[in-house]
Amino acid sequence: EGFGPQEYTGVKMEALEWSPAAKAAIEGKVGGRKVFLVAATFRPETMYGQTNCFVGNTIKYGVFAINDKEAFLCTERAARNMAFQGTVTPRGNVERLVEIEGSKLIGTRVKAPFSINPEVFVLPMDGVLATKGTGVVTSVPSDSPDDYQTLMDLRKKPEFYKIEPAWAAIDPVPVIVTPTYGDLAAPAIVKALKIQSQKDTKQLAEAKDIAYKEGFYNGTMLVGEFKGETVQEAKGKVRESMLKEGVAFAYAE
Ligand code: A2H
Repeated sequence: EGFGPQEYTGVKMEALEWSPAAKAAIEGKVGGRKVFLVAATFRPETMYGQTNCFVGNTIKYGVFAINDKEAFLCTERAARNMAFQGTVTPRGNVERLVEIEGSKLIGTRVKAPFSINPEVFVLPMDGVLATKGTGVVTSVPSDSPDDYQTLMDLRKKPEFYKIEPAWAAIDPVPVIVTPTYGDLAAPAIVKALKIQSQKDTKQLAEAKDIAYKEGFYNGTMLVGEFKGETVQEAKGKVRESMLKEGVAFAYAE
């Protein structure tokens, strides 16, 4: 990883139907604001392939006032950063409306902007770090080995992970084609490296590196407004398009 601030795209995933535990904790406490789970991504061009959203079961999240109309669900650390990046009105304001543990969010239905599957569910991922991004990760199993392997783990053992199989039912969607790995790079690389579970963190780090380089340098868009363009060309354009539509914002840390 480089030096200096990382420039993420903050993707706004509007909460459409809370899980019962989240509903009990949040309803009536947000002053009528729309609540968005905000996911931090480095790969905005893959957002067409979102199939679910990940949080960490044991991570502490908050619902923070962004202005009079909107509130963001993320870690307090991220809300603090956003407050000084022009995202929050008034600037510098960190107003936590609700505190909630990740496990309570599982099963919440959210909007996935730009995705071919416009509504997805919140699921648990072991590897979500509280110290990075917003603590919310949008899942693109076609192009992220971590996302793909976690989705497979959840499908294998839904009772163990305390999820309904229906929440993990959306299959990976082809978004980018590359010469070496076809139109579903992450599943192909996970298979090639014989990765068995999300606990294979060393091999997953290698898979992530391969998938990122292959997609960035050799990938072509299969869907969306920039279909047929290279990933290098499309990456910034998809991001701009999301910012313009108000479904994403710039987030740095
Ligand atoms: B990426 P960095 Cl398709 N904990 O978005 C763990 N992972 C996190 C996180 C956290 N708190 N916050 C963000 N991330 C993930 C898409 C994607 C991502 C694809 C392929 C690779 C990829 C869809 N998930 O990341 O360098 C987010 O997942 C691999 C680099 O570790 C974010 O971008 O800070 C990425 O990690 C940030 O990576």
